Amino acid sequence: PVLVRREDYTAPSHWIRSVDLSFDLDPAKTLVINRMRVEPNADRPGEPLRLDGEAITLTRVLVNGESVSFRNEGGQLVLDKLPTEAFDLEIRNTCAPEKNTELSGLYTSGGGFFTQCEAQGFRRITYFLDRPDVMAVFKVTLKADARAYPVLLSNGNLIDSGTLDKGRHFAEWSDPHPKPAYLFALVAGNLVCREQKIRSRSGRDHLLQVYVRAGDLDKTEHAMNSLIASVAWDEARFGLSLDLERFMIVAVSDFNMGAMENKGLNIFNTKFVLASPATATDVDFGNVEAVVGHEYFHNWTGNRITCRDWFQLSLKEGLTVYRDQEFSQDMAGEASARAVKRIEDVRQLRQFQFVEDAGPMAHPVRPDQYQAIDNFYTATVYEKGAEVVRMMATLVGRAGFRRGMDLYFQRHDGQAVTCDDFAQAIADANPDSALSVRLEAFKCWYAQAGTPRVNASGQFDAVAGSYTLTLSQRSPATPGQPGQAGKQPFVIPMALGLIAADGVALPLQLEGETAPHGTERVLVLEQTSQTWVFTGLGELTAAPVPSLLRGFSAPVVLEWAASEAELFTLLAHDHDAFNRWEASQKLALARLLAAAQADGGAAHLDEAYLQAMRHVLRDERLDAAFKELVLTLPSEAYVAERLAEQGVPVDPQRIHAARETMRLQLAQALHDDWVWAWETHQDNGGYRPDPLSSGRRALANLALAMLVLAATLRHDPLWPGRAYQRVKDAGNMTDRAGALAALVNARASLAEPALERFHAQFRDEALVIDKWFSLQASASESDGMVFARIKALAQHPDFTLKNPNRARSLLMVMTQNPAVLHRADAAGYVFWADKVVEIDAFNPQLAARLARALDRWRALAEPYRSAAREAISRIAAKPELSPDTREIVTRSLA
Ligand code: DPP
Ligand code: ZN
Repeated sequence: PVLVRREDYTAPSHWIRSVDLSFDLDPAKTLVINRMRVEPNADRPGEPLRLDGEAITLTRVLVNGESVSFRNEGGQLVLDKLPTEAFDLEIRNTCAPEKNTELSGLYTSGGGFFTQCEAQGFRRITYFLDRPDVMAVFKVTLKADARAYPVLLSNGNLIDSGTLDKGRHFAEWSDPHPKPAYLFALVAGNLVCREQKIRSRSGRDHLLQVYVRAGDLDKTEHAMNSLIASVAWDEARFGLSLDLERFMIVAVSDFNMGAMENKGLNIFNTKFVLASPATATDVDFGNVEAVVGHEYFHNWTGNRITCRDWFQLSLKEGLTVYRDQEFSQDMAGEASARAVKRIEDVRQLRQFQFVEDAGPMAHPVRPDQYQAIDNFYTATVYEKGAEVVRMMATLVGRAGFRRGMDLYFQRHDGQAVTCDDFAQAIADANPDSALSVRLEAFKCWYAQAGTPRVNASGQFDAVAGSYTLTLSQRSPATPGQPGQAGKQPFVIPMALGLIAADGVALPLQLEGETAPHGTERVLVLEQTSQTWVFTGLGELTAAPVPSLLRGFSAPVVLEWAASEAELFTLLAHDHDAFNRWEASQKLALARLLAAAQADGGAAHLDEAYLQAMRHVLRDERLDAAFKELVLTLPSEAYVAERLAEQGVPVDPQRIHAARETMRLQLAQALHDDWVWAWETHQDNGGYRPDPLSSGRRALANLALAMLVLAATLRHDPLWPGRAYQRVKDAGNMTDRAGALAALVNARASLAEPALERFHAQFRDEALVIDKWFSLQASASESDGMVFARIKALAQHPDFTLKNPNRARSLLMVMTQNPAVLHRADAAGYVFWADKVVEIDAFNPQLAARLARALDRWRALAEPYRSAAREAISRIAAKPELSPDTREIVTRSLA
């Protein structure tokens, strides 16, 4: 395997200015004619041209119409002795779409042709300089059988179409915007589309289209509405308009990723485009909106300005995730709904990115090296990258960030640039900002891996009326980067407030200031340790409670030894909804950690905690969605990481037992409150996926889960019966799937008939059958029954490893269910390892994802630790492993 290093970047030997592609589409053998206009790079005269190519068959090479000699070297096509002026290069090759099981390049799915070119799929279509800094204007001609493939699409605008002989037809597309090859796309198939004409703020007309298979048209309304909203949002918030006459989204059911932002022709995993109340949950509706937004926003942040090289991936992904998160918050509307979205995003970040940052795959937001770039489409590059952009926005303010974005486009539109270029533009547009004066130090966020720890301690001086806050930071070691002294301090924006014991927000005046500056402010921690003194607190009789890291203003672990009383105060009174939720999680976490380490492992919930939870549940001023988040216990994975951080070997079975015991106590102790919550959160009107009603459904579903759990233990048929009834007659998928999950997780006897019914009802809806698998794979483990069920489901006639969504619905979900994966008899690991190897033979990208499930094996207690290492070693011992999976297991064992 070849190690690619960021330091080794050099400009290309040649530029490809335009491409004229012609496809004769045939599943078995597609002919590609690729005519390029090539220009030597004046900075690198006389160099040979090395074109990337993979899994394609070359038939002809012409330079200015003449055949030339060429050689093959390291998988590349090398042309020496080329003209020193611009020239025409024509390549003919073939590829075999129906044999392409990797789903990278040109492949078939459900009888149609689709492409995926990011990061390096274009080289599997034709020979090219397959790197993002080579940008060309594309013209594409598609020829195919007219009956089998009535729809022929590519990027840009349709300029011609017509019939050919032998029942074939053609379409010619032209994309006026220069783009890197990873943004190329084509689609051919039997598809229908929903379309809508819109007029933008700037008065231009556009045609929006969503293409799906014939039976799915009724599931496209939400995607279309999300697209329309995305276009309007980017214009309003960032002044960025749609630059194409036509913008298309196409759904495909075989897809490795979520979706792809190909210029003007986004290709989506069906999971992130199709949604109807009958088949999609509220979470699905939210995901569709977010992903449609994400891909659309890439049109500017990614496509108009792209990455110089793949190490800069976060330039487009971190920024675009930040933009889609902001979009979803703006769509949610009210402050409380925005906070809910923020809490959900942070929960994701901690569950996946923090874990990644603590393990063998830890890497900076801008990585320094890779073997397989596909392995670096990670939570770090995406979600931590978004937090880095968010911190910049915090440091320059909302208006300042807009100025920075404007400058970024003014400077770099049409270019392939770096993360440094972005940060520089934001800083330069705000010369006096907290970012600008610390820009070099701030860039540590791009260069240093690992989640910083921030320790906070406060001291109240009642006589002086002052509160002294000391913040200090340290960084853990990560692969290739020593910790502590080896890392520079980060620039950490710390949003905070101070609260009096009675809940009043205190005015914040720092020593040396003549007046307070509001009740919330952002301090910037930039040294190893810093102290701030708040004054003017003479009226206070008791120490104020600090509300730190409000809104999760930086992606750090906050170490603050809060007392129970302080946490209860924050939970009841903090003006920052994020920190109210955080206090609830800390209260739960303390109890979970104690129980997971105690002999016998049983948590016993105290009355103070239960009373606080009851209060939240019954509080009329709080949104249902927020209540559901507060009353949901921290995940087993989150608990495991906190233990690992304290150096305690992780026993996943004990954590599971502790959490389940606690859940049951919550169910029993709050029984009447859950009944109240269920009864008062029923909606009878039509389904709408807005934050208010989806919050009500989320809370009602949690209440039902709790009630079914407690009732099943008492052998009381009432609540399981109600849940079963709901599975039968629910008016939407959120309620139906919630009721089914309640039965399955409680191991109620009605779970089996409910599962059967659900399957029978939705047997023809692939995405719903995915849910049917994942719901069973994510069930609460007990006596190995869930694991046994998963093994049986792997043999189910509806199961296949070939469809990534289906494979993930069982296997990825299983690996995210700790008590199923980590078994004392190692059977979970053995099953996992077998599947990784099996999938790797035909789809390395998918296998490499699954291979990451045991990243944190070193943190495990015995016997898990040794057994996990053995399972990884078994994979590593296979000589025929793909470079993708090889890189993962090698790093894991290193
Ligand atoms: N670039 C895609 C996305 O994140 C992933 N292939 O939108
Ligand atoms: Zn993206």
